[in-house]
Amino acid sequence: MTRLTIRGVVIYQGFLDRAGQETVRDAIGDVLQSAPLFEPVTPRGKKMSVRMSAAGQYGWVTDRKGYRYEPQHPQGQAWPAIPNCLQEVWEQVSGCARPPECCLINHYAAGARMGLHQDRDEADFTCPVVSVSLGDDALFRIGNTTRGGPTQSVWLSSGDVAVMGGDARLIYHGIDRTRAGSSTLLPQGGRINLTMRVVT
Ligand SMILES: O=C(O)CCC(=O)C(=O)O
Ligand SMILES: [Mn+2]
Repeated sequence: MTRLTIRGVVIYQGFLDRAGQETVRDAIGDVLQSAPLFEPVTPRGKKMSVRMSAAGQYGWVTDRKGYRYEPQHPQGQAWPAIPNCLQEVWEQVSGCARPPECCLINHYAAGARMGLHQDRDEADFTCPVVSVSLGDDALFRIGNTTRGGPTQSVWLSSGDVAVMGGDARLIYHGIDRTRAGSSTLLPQGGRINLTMRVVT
């Protein structure tokens, strides 16, 4: 495992070995059985290119009504619990006494991306956001804590964990592109990113 820090974002490359990645993949497969991926729409009506779901007490959703955390899937059911294997990752890297209340699931098919943004819909910015990557490699762009200015990019691979905390908690970040076919972990290909957050 290699630990590097870019603009305050701590990246653990190879945090999960293949068996660990398979455990998380299978646990998320179970979550998606009861909380299927859906196609989020921005408040301005633009379809996002990732599909989303969540586990935990809250899921982050977006639609014409805005960005927010909701205790239920858009279909009405409560979100499934955050799998233990992911809570363990949180305990190992977050440095946070509070447990995560949301594990947001983003699925990137070939061509999907995510524009530069801050994660700022949570109430307690002393708690970090912990990101786990599975499947295809993704080019992660890290900016600044205010909009604009120079950015730095790093490839995230399957099994990598990134922590945005402390001075980097409100850093702008996004995914420019993925490298289709770069991983064999997900049978249908693509990439899954999991971000654990304390919401309240
Ligand atoms: O896919 C990623 O690595 C980042 C996801 C992200 O920034 C988010 O869900 O807020
Ligand atoms: Mn984010």
